[in-house]
Amino acid sequence: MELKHNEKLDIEFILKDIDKYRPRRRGWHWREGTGQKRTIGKFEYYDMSEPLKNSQPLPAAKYFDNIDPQPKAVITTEIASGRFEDDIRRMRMAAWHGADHIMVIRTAGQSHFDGLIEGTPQGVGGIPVTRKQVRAQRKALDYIEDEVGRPINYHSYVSGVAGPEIAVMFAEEGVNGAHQDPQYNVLYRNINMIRSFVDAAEAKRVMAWADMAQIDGAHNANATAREAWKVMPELMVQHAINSIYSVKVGMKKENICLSTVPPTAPPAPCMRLDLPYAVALRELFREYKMRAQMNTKYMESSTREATVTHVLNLLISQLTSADIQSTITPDEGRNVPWHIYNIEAVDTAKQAFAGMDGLTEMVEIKRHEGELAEKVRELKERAILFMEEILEVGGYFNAVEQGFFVDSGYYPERNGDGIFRKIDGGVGAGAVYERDEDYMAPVTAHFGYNNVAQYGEEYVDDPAKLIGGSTFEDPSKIIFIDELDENDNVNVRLEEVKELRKTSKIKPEMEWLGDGIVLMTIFLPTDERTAEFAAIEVGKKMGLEDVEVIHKEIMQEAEGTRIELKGRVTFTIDTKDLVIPPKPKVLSEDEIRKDIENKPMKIVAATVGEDEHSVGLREIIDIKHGGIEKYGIECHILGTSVPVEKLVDAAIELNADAILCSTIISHDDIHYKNMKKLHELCIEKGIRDRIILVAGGTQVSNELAVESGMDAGFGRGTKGEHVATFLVEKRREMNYED
Ligand code: Z98
Repeated sequence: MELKHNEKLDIEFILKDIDKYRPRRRGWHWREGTGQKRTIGKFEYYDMSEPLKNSQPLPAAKYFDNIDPQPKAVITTEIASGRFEDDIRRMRMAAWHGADHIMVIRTAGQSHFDGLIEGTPQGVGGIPVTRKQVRAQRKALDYIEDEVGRPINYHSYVSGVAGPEIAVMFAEEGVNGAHQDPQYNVLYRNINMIRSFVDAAEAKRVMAWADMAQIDGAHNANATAREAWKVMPELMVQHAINSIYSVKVGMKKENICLSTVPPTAPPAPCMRLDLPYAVALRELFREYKMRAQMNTKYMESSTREATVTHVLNLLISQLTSADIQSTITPDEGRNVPWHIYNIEAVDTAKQAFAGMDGLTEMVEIKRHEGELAEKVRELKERAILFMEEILEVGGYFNAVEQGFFVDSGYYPERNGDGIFRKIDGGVGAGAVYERDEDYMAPVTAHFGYNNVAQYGEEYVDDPAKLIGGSTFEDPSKIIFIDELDENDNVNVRLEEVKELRKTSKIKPEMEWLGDGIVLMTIFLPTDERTAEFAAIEVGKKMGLEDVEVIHKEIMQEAEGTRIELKGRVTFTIDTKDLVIPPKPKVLSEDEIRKDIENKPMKIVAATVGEDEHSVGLREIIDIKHGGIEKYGIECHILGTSVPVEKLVDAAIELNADAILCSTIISHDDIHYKNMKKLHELCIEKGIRDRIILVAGGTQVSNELAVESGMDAGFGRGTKGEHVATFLVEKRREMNYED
């Protein structure tokens, strides 16, 4: 089956026979066609990758033949709605905008589950990661990647108490990347450190077998620290520990991605702090990949502010490097991320990279002199000293017991407020046992002592051969569990929104089909606190439910406040009852220009009768507003309140192709009366068959204008391009000779 670009992805189709679905591949995929110059549309690009087969270009692409250049870095989007079936639709939207790394956040608390969970329960802040949800999402992505023409990496988390079990399930289900870092368990989830490191060896071995990309957890120190820029030396130490541990377990260096975040954000002078850090990190870890994420520590509820931080972060990626550019939705600071903000963040990355294409051909960072050189050296020294001190105190576990990590001091300064964990404490403590002498596990990608040589040398590297292959070699051995909870599952949820899936009814939506959520921006001329409560009343009076202020920003303490309000509507709209006028046709700028070049066009224009409102007319004509002048049409504006007779005389004198008459005033239907008069006068003067008559104004409807003798009428929302298109097409249709 192929997805059709103008048809919705059918979740029921994805779920059909899901127990039998096998993913089509394993392993991570980097973008193709990088490292070469390429021509896209009218431009030459230096840093882009293969374009997509189907995609949604940036809004301004319409001025550039709708090109959609794709940067060289893999672009990540993180999805966290809690319903996997709605996430799938979001994945498709994100893929069309250029995301090829879909990171699915899992539900709160799953890292403390000591085992796999099954079925499709709904999650909080992410989905419960289960085989069925993973399989359904991977299946959907298999179709989506065919549609956009680029492999898409599917990713989730292999940290937590059930790390190895999840790693095995991911390997079986064709998951392409995962976070795995035992230090994350220890520091942020208080999972026992011995258990975490033992589990990590097993999980990493499985990930290596499946050729998954690994992302580490160092950036969490940055997000947790009181002053994020102070943990820069520690971040490098954390990267080093996880990276070398992964290499020792058997992971390829090119699959090990350091999770790096520019440590700070404006109004801090972030470039002076973040750039040296980025350079030092990339130099110390040259052989590894960089997964650059944007700063989340200093993210507030202003999407504008978050976007500026994101763009500055992208500048760092461009000046240094990023193999994967992760985007966080710019509404992290206020919502569970919404569809539209996933898309916005992907577009921000795509736009910024396209805009900065080839920048390093012209701009160079001063690596070997001045402040940058000094700071890079200093950061590396601090990191190495940190590592040496860990060795001095007897290793990582002792260092954690002594609270070395996430201390608010700038190393070697230490404030004693780091995270302390006990070697025998935490979730899962005491759950690690030495393997017995006769221990043996006939499974693939197993770490450590496995005692299989007794059965023959051929089993040493392939113990699963003893049982005719494990689930990795023989997926038919995978036991698929469908649903365990008869109320909390996808079938029940789909049934609840059946009307919205199967009929012509629709409802506004931000994260789940039919959630009814709308967002409103309001300015209230009062102080912040009053504005907040007044806005809630506004929302209620508008009929919204669950009204909540999600952003407020002072414009001036007394003069007013900007409020962003979310609420829920309860009604649906039936699209089959809508009266939708045909879409105005627009020719391309080039086509209009060519036409006018081949055969020059002249128009006369004025506001007619007693009408002094010329703003609309100017919008349609002036080059500055994108009016018809820009196509080379010769425009003669006769002024305001011009008698119809004068317009017709001028048209005759100038041998004009068209008359544009603008009218705002509409009392007593004066605007239509003037149109009729214009039409009749043109007949009287014998020019009606060779002149185009166009009327425009906020109260003008095309139907009534035509009834009143015009060739067309243009109402509210008309742009120069609409009028120019009409003029060109009408002239072609009339096909008269001068
Ligand atoms: C990110 N925006 O990295 P829980 N393991 C590691 C992690 O970094 C994370 C988890 C597990 C960030 C998301 N990172 C934060 C190394 C989370 C998640 O315990 O299920 O929340 O594990 O993309």
